[in-house]
Amino acid sequence: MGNVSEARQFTSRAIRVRFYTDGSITNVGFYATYKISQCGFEATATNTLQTIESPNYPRNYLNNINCGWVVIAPTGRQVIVTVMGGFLEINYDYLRIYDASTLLTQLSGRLTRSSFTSTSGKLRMNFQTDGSVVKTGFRLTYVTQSSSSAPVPS
Ligand SMILES: [Ca+2]
Repeated sequence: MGNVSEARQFTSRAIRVRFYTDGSITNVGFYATYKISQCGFEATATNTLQTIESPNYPRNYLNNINCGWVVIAPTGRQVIVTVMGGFLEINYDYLRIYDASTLLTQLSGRLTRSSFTSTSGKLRMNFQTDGSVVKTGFRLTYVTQSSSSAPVPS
């Protein structure tokens, strides 16, 4: 193949990597990383309340998962996300909520009802678990509101 200097990315339900060599001349080889994304989506928020739950909720989530959600608000609107509750392994499994790239909150352990506002119009959420101990996960809702209106009461 020659020189593979540029990073290339492949997405599939199953990926097999095979490395063949012949009988002469060796070189440095290659380096690759992979990420498993078992959940998440990108959606446009509306005036209708939508729900996001961790995989299997309210049954236990899985080890080693990394889920990402992106919720976009129409122009002039912002996204309100309300964590309804849940339970994550404290200090090892996290739900992180971002306003664009700014971290709004990092949740772990027992989750109590709380609301967060994405004023940028781009709400991002990431749910990451480590390799042991699973809990029930979380449930949250999101909805848009006009950028000028008061936050919804929690
Ligand atoms: Ca865990």
